[in-house]
Order: sequence, then C-alpha cells, then structure tokens
Amino acid sequence: MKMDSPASILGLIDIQPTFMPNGELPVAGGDTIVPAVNRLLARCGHAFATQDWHPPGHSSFATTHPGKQAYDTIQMPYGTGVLWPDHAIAGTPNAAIHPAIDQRRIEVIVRKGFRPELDSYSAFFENDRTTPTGLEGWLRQRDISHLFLCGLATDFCVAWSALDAVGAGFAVTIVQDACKGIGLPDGDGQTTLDTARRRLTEAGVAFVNSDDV
Ligand code: VGL
Ligand code: ZN
Repeated sequence: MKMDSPASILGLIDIQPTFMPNGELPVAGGDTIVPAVNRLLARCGHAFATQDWHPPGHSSFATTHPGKQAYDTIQMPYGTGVLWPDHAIAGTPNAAIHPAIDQRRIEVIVRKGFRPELDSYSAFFENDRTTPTGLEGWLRQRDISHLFLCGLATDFCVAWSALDAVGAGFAVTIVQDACKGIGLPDGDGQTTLDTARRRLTEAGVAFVNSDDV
C-alpha cells in the first residue's frame, strides 16, 4: 500500500518541542526530523497527529515521587513504568505541535496522557492497556488500513503506537529517518531502541526511509 492511497494515513507521533533539544525531555536530534516530516506531509493522502498532554504533577513525572530520579522505574498500579522529567505540560508552548510542522493536511489530533494517574505512550491505548484514545474508531470509520508512522520517540510512543496498530489489525510502516529514539538501558547491554526494533520486526512492522515511500 502506498502512502498516498486513500486507505493510508501518515501518523505524526508527539512532534513537540518538549521532546527536542532545549525541551524538557530532550531526544537527541529530535528537531532534525521536521523537514523530512514536512516532505512526507506534502505527499500523503491523509494525516493525523498525537500530542503528549500531561497535567502538572502527572504520575509519570519523577518530581511527583519523592526520592525518585528521572529515568528511574517505578511500580504503577498497571505495571512497571519509567519516570520522566516534567514534560509536555498541557497548554504550554512546548506541548504544541512543533511550529515548523505544516499542519494543513492533519485531519485529527489525538491528545493522550491527560489522566493524572495514568501514563500514555501509544496513540491507541493508555499504559493500563485498556483505556482507549478513540483513534482506532476514527481510523476504522474512515476506512484506513495502513499507517505510516514518524515522530518521537522511536522506542516509546512510536513503538507502542505501532504495536497497538498491528494488534488492531492495521498494516504499519515506520519511516525510520523521520523518527528519533531515546535509548535507555534495557538489560543485557541492550537499549530500549534495540528491544523496540526487535519487537516491531517480530510483529511484522516494516521500516522504510522517507525517500522510499
Ligand atoms: C514519550 C516518554 C514520556 C514519547 C512521552 O513521546 O515517546 N516518552 N512521554
Ligand atoms: Zn509523556
């Protein structure tokens, strides 16, 4: 399926200044994907975007848990979670879609992570894995069957979105040069990028470069 097919959509995952150099949760090179994303937007048939959108004092912030540091892990009621620097505060300029992104083709924007007690990486489900964002229904009602994903971060919100999309029955292609990852240690000398790449490949997610879609 091609990206400009009526059944395809380009998904922009969390392309927000908060995840870029000078942001609160900087992803190395996060700003460098913007030109490639704009080129993809100019060529796609449809597009959606997500925004990480947290209230102050969110449960995923290390500052909410006395004695904890950013990038520590913690037991949440729904499983192990990573604690992050305060980031993506709803309504702040750094939580906006990056101002250099050409939004003309973006048909719907999904915000996630706004429940104080629940973190949210995926565009489809919050991290309890049961609370839906509504995106799946929107895509189905629009007869979309193939997602092309780009954005931040490859090993967290892009990866979780891609795996949930596969689980929901969509074909998924990750545009790898239009993504950047965080890469936290993940045991056995592996990083979260290694783990994500393995899981995504096993799930049948395809990887392409933006010049090849
Ligand atoms: C993200 C960590 C925390 C992401 C969001 O967009 O990948 N990562 N919140
Ligand atoms: Zn977040």
